[in-house]
Amino acid sequence: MFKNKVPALLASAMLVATVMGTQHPVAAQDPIKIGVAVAQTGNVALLGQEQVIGAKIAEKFFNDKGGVNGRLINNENVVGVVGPTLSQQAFAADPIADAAGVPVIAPSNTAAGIPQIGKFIFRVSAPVAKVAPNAVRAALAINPDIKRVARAFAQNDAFSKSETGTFETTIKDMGLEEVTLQTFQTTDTDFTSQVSNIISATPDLVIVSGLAADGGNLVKQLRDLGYTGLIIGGNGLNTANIFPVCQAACDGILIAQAYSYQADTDVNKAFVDAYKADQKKNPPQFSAQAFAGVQVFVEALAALDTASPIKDMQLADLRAKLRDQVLAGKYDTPLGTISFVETKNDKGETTGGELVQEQFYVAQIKMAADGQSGEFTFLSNEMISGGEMAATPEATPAQ
Ligand code: 1QQ
Repeated sequence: MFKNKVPALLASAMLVATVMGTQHPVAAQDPIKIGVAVAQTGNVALLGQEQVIGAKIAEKFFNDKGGVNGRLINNENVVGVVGPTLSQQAFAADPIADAAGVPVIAPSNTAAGIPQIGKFIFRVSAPVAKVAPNAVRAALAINPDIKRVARAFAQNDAFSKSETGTFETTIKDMGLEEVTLQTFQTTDTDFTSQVSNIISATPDLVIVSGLAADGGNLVKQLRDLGYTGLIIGGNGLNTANIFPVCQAACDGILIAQAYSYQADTDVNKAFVDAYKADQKKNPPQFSAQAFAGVQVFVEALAALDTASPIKDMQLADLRAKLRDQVLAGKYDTPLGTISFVETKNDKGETTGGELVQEQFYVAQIKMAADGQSGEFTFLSNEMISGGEMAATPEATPAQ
């Protein structure tokens, strides 16, 4: 799948390329082609790297098990795309794929409104509204005295805007007081003014919605200037690649999770074993979600092929059938058993599939004393008041 690594900014070009060649049959001897378009360059690669690892493990794992009914998968002339990395990229690239009738499975697009982009758009990345509130509950379980909350977000990023909106609602719903709201850009490196404003507002909790480099720097500067309270990082900080950025100051950051390597299922144990054999550590959420994205395509293709052989189908026809099959299926993945519900956009038109997922978690970063290495330690579900960790499966409302 990965002969061509697709840089973040080329994600839309990659999706455009998939328009080509829809008129020839999917020949029997060809491998089945699934595209993976995730960020490989710049700061967004801090997030994309773990996705490549997860998708590569999926490629080997499912090819070792016989691929799609004996046919291997790779990435040219794709039947579907797993990508892109950011919601910001998805809002630009997905309409092109959708117009071309190419199914897309988002491995890490968590902003509100992603499946509503179009009929061919799905995600295995649970939306911020389902995931982020768990971190606030965890913070309150650790420190029930929290009253005053500071919020900061990257204004130029669609995910960060969406996630901070969820945090705003959560703060209100929990009766907490927002004492300051700070904004920044994902390209910023100096957060002196935001950090000074936060510290003078005397919060007990700071919630940061940004990406890895900016978010990590903001956290570091907060600690350097003397903030000692709890910090929640959003999904953009959800990677060990922030450790070199915030170093010892990463210690204690709470981050809600849509995956736990500890999940006790056969498929997760098989994934963890494969990941550990390759990477010598436990898999993170972004790798697990990329694996799940490939898995959904593989299993949907296998189901289609079993019902009526796909080898003679025109590519355009196969893509349309694949879209319906992805929606119809139920998948036993490392994220748990997942499925999709069809959404509608605000014009009432049928759009893509929102994820239905049951189990969510919260992890806290523990850094070694030297500030160089660290790990995500999972909090027990009892830490979260009201047993809210296992959210009821329900679709995000159409919008
Ligand atoms: C999004 C995200 C990213 C921070 C994941 C890499 O959740 O852009 O929606």
